[in-house]
Amino acid sequence: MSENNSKQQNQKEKIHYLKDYRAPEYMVKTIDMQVDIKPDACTIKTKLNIIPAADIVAGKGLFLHGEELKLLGISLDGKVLEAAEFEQNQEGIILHNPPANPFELATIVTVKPEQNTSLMGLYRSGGTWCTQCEPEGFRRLSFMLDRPDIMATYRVRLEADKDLAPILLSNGNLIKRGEIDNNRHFAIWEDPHPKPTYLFALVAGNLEALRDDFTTMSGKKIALAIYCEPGKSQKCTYAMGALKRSMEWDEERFGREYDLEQFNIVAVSDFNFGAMENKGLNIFNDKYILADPDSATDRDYYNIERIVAHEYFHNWTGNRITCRDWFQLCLKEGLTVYRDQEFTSDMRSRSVKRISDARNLRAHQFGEDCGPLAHPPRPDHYAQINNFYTSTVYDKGAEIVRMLATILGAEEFAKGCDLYFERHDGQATTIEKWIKVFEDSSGRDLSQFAKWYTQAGTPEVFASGIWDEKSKTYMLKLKQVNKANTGQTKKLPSKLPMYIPLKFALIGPNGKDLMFDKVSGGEVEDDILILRENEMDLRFEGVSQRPTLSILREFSAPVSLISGQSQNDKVFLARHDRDPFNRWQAGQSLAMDMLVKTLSNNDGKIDFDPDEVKNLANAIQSSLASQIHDNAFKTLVLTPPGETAIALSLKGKINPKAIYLARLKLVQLISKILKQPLLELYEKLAASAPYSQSLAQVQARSLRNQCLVMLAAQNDRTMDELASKQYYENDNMSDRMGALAAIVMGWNENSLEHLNHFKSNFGSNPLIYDKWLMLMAQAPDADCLGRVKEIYHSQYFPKTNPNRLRALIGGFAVGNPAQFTREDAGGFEFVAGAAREIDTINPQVSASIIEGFRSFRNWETNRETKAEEILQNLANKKANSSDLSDILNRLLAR
Ligand code: B3K
Ligand code: ZN
Repeated sequence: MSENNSKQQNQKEKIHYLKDYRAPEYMVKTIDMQVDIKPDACTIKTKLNIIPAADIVAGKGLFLHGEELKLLGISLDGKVLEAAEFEQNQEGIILHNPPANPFELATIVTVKPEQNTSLMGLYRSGGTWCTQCEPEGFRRLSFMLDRPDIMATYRVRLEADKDLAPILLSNGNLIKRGEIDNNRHFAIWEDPHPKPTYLFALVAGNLEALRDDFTTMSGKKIALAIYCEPGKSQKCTYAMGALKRSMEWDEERFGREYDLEQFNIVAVSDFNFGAMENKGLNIFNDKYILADPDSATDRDYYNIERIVAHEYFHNWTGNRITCRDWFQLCLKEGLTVYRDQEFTSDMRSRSVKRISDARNLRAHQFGEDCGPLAHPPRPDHYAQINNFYTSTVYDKGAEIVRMLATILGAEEFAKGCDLYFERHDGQATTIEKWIKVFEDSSGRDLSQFAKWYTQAGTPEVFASGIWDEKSKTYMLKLKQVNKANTGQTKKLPSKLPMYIPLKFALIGPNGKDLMFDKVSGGEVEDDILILRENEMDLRFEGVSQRPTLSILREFSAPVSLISGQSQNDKVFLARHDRDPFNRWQAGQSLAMDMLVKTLSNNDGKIDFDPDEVKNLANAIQSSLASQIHDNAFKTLVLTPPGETAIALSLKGKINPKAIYLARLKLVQLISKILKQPLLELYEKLAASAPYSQSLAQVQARSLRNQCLVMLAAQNDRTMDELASKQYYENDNMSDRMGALAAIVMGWNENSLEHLNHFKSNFGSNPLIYDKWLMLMAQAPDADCLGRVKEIYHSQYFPKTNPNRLRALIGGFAVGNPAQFTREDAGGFEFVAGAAREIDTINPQVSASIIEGFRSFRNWETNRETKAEEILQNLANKKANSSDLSDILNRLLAR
């Protein structure tokens, strides 16, 4: 972007700064809503009980948010307001002379859910009316102070046609329901817990329910229901089980009990993201509720369990204790992700969960953190808050909580959490207050640690050690580098050192952790070493044998580790490290070193040293053959680093196509060496019992399918037949998708036939159709783009549904970097064109599509120039939404 353009664009944007936060001048104590639901329009009558602050300055005016609302009436303490007493604009309404004492403001508005394709506020999905208010959707329902630090109790009366909407739901407890004239009925819901507007929800529709109950630790019986489209309630069984497990786990682990008489979940098919934690009425993207063996993969089941838990856990971390303002988003999101990660670890395999989360963080958050969209987990400014529901806020936010737990230890951490719940229950609070409870409960100074929330970027940690045989000492040199980056109000030329907990061990030649007498030069507590300066030299005494360093065990901090260890040390760690994370990591870094080496050759050839490949294959094989690892761990060992992780490990500009080819070649070479053992394992893991979701079966299927992916990469006929045999002869979606993933990996002239078969036989289920879209988008051949375009432009492709769009366009832009970044720029043109078109339908989806370009500055010059030109053209267009403009401005800023 030229500087002029960039300035023009930025001038249009209103930037919100954390430093400008002011406590509200008016509170709203109670809200009474009457929602009259009709197909053409809904009428909403709202009464707000408004309390001015004691020190309110008279005559300043009161602003209430309100967007796309047709105002039918407004009165104050029962008196209709004259036109001169208020003013309405596109963003809301200003009352010129509000009273200085408490008063009641009543408004009547109409909204048109039918025409609402943004899926914010009140909209219709299928036939169902539903709402999404986080972060700023309530203002599309009613005039209100739409900010999270205003917490009110709600009474909501819903009225609708009995046939169109036999089910009427809102937050809290059902107080009354009844029938009225003209085939209409009503329901009254009261939520006794004060909550911010963003947690408000209503649902009205023709829905079927799966019902159950849960008895809490104090003996209260809670009615549970999961609502979905008629005929699908049996597909909610797994989600219901997950909900009950979550409720029990939160009582046992965090002492948190549910606090209403009922808990409802509704699954809808048009939803902007995964799910929403509205108080007592969670609304879900149906993809994360509906499951049966025929339509859901094991990964779908895993996601359902984790997301049901996440939304439920928000009841305490998010709802009862909420955020003071949107800058504090990671207060609720980071903590709740940490809680759902812990839940999954307890339900499944802790080490596998840790590795998967680290992989996920590196693939998404690390890229975000070193590109133009970087921001601290607690940002200090934003133009459009919708664009801050990011991996940094969620996943890095969770890592910060995890580091806190590591530093304090389980007991101290639990004490701090208890104090947090006790001190802040019912409040809208901040990161500072969160840190303070741990300082108070543990007596530690956490001021340096707190920088994790305010400083963007991934610290690089360098570690290198030397053992001196004569003096039996081991000298360990540690260094952290925090590079300057964008995304903060002031670009910091050099950033401050972070407080980094590094779990570690020195491993002896027999594979056991070595003991040492004494350590000096830094802070070491048990197996945790704290790096808090830019550099640190540690001296370990009494180290009797040459140690191999195992550092960043359990991925104890979200940093990028550069250890400079030899290949032999890595092979040793891959075989012997007691810490599963580092054992897996050692194999990955062997592979990564080889990939980086070949991709850094300037000759453009992809060559691997045969001995190094053999070493790697042997290390993998020894893990596969081991008795101590579970099959899910082995799956991770057998999965080479992903293309994004490889891109991040390369210095200088990257060529995504070369990365794809190098990775493929390495997979082929390993799979050739391990062909026999992989085939044997594949056979051995074949199901011997009827399909179930038992952990053992899930893990066996994952490893078997990864064996198939590796084998199919060889592109030979027998392997191709193996994959198609599995595709046509199985009884569940996991194995079907496993086979198709292998077919796509080993792409050949038959692949399309199998994919077409999949679409014709299963694609009438929209959630399975999405799987087909994703596979089509990830095909590695040059015709992929042409096919993706054809699907997108077909008159049958539903451009209003976020799941379809994410599967096809997200699947292409994020899941297929080599084809997306084609040299002819066709991929860029297609994705930018789609973002432009979708922007008129659903700005949030459009913004997320364009985020596919987030690494464009790292692409080799030709690709970067073309991408920049296309993004610039898009940015120059008039009438882009604020969501899309915000991402474009940040991407293009220099
Ligand atoms: N809190 C919601 C996300 C809302 C996203 C708004 N753009 C789901 C969650 O994190 O649980
Ligand atoms: Zn959340």
